[in-house]
Amino acid sequence: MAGLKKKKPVKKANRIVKRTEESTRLYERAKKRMPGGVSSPVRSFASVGGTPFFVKKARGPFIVDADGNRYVDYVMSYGPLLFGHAPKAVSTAVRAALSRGTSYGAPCQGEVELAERVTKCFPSMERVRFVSSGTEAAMSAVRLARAVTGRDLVLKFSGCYHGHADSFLVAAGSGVATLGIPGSPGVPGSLAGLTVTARYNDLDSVRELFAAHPGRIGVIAVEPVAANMGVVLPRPGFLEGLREIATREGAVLLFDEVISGFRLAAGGAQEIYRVTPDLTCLGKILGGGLPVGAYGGKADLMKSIAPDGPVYQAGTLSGNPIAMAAGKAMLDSLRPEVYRRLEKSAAQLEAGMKKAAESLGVADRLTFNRIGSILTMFFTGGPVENFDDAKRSNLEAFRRWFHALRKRSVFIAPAQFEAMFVSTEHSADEIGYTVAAHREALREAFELQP
Ligand code: HOZ
Repeated sequence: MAGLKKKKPVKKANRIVKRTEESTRLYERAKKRMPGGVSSPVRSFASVGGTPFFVKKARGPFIVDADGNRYVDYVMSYGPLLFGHAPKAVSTAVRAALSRGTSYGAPCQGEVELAERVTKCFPSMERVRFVSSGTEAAMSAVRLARAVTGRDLVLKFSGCYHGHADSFLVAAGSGVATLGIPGSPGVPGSLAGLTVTARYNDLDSVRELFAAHPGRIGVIAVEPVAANMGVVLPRPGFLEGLREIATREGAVLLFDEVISGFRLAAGGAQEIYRVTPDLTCLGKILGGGLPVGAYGGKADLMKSIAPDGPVYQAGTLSGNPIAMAAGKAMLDSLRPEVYRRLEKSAAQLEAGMKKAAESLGVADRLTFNRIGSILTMFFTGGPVENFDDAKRSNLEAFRRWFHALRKRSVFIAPAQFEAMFVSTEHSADEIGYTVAAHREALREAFELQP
């Protein structure tokens, strides 16, 4: 990974995307064969309009589309790419693993090695089960929590997203929020009725639900740092309060650290906020850019998972040797200086973006929420502390900002309710360029005179 170069920040956003024909052709073909032409809804640009670009290749902080346009990328695959695209350590490990076969249907050393690293980074995870995605991890963790508590109700927070399993598609964030889907058809009412929702950062709303459903809530599921309604930080005392309530009420506290895990610190949000959950879900960085998820917790809880116990969960590609190798290479690269560098770069980006907003006189119409390398700029005056606050964002202004950035070769998620992800590969040059592009994009977002 390259260090931050000590160059003057770039002043001009002059890389304009001109050609889009090839992506448009691919999109037309894709729409004939795939719903919305995509494999995951947010990617379709459904909420911002226009044609998504199709990626040809990516390296470091850049992503190159089918027409050859090169973007500074802040999507970073929605989080996994802490070291940018195609980092050498991960690529080398993947190539070596590939030469030894792609999938075994039998245990391999890589699983043991990755499990040892995960449990070291996350002391609350004495035992870990690998799966293939964050969705699978959350779905399985809830099954376990229901089994060990003998209670059916799941408490989640509106705007938090824990993947697309049935129990979680209630007041969900991410694409569900972006597309304005209140709950998904296909999720039986009887199942959706087993999920109750509280307000993020509002402990009273949690207490009220426990009072309304005495002895019935088996699990409190929460993103300790919410990143799927845009980035929303826990207020001081919120996570501690959840810990207290869960313990008092005999419910399992489940931290979904699919995004925050390894990104905010090697030990995730639970290391930063010093609150210990009963179960944790991981994904994204854990797989170094390959499909991996995991869930785990105290040995006493995890002993209920088959084959040690009766709670069934399995997968042919779970513990896949190539994904395990990628994850191991990733985790072995996590050193304190990585987080210092991420903090420095992301702080530079935030400061530059804020300064641009101030200079244009629109700062009071925006809210910046950032922790470490994840950041959301909401198109609303602050504070943004829960989903209701986030939903006050001016989505039309966001849409214009998104397209104005894209036109200037900066790629952010096509949705207000996602995060910008900074990697160690975003140097002062890329950040300077982004700030300059952002300044111009803000003019377009707020329809200011040049
Ligand atoms: N739910 C994911 C973002 N929070 C979507 C990822 C994708 O579309 O790649």
